[in-house]
Amino acid sequence: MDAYTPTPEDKFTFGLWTVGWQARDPFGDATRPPLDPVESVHRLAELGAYGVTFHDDDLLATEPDRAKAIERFKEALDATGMKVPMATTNLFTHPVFKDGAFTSNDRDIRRYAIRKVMRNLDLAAELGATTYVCWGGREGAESDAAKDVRDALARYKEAMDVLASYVIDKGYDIRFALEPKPNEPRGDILLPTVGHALAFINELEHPELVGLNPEVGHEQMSNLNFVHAIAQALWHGKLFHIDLNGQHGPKFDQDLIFGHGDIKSAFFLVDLLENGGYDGPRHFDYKPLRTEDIDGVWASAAANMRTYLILKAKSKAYRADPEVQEALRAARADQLAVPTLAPGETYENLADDDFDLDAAAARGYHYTRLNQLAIDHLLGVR
Ligand code: GLT
Ligand code: MN
Ligand code: MN
Repeated sequence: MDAYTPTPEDKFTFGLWTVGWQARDPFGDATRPPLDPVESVHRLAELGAYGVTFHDDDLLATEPDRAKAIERFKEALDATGMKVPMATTNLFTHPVFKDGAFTSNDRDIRRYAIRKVMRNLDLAAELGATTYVCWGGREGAESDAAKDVRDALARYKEAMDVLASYVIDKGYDIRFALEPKPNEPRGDILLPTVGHALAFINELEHPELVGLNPEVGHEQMSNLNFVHAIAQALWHGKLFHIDLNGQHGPKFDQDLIFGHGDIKSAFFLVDLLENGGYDGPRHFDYKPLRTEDIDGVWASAAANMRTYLILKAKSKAYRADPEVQEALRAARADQLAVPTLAPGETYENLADDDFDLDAAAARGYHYTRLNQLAIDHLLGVR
């Protein structure tokens, strides 16, 4: 027990599919046996987590009878006090979804997919989940000949509109969170980035019920800046949930432990989450390395939370450091919050500015100093 030992107040949550991943990959078989969700709930509770999240099918990992599986899961939640803030649907494993779920060219499959979500929405509401994630991993194509993307987006919108009307009619306190990803498993996935998803939400019948569940690695797979993506999602009021993990730049989706990819980006991400007005769960969506045995799985779960808490402490120290504060002022970072036009001013007031072009162009911003201060804090020399 040290300062980086999590408690439920930290609101750390884990997908059952993360610790439960059997480590099957495109080239090799599972290296671990299936994990009973009941065991996962108990172990994660012991480690200090706040809750778990699940796909409909995750509950059936070791108990094929749905009613019994739900019963046992609820008992585990009661026994541990673990919460279920989010749930989601598996619309990607079964071969029926090989051409997508909401956007499959096959209309019958699209109808089945919406039904599958509705059924798990009922369970999500019963368990008290307030966020419902939609990751459309199979919504996409390998060939531009496969489908008219405009039609596919219309069907995607139709599915989200139907689901929103279902939630409203049932009176559920649930909002949807779209999870962007550029590719994998499809060659190209629809709504590939946070930006694409934000634009899509504007076209929906109930945009207020739909936000985002961005994942660290998914933006980084596109070589995009995840901290910027989260800042923009927050700015739009659309950060409904988040998937924390690690990734080493543009390559296959690594789903590493949080911070085990780009640690500096993870530092600024925690700094933003802790100070940017996000109060949802800190949800880990990672895969324990295929090389781990079951002890390694629990060590990896603990590592996600520990890394987050270390970065949180580092962020606090960074912000409190007088030299950092001075460097921020020198960089004029505080001035960015000041509106460019004063109250009552119009474009006409810009005409009589007494502006020294050469002096302004010559001023440096000293961001290097700030960046090095962040690194000094991160590496523990300050
Ligand atoms: C799948 C995917 C994740 C999503 C999950 C939610 S499913 O594990 O790789 O990124 O968040 O459906
Ligand atoms: Mn991922
Ligand atoms: Mn995810």
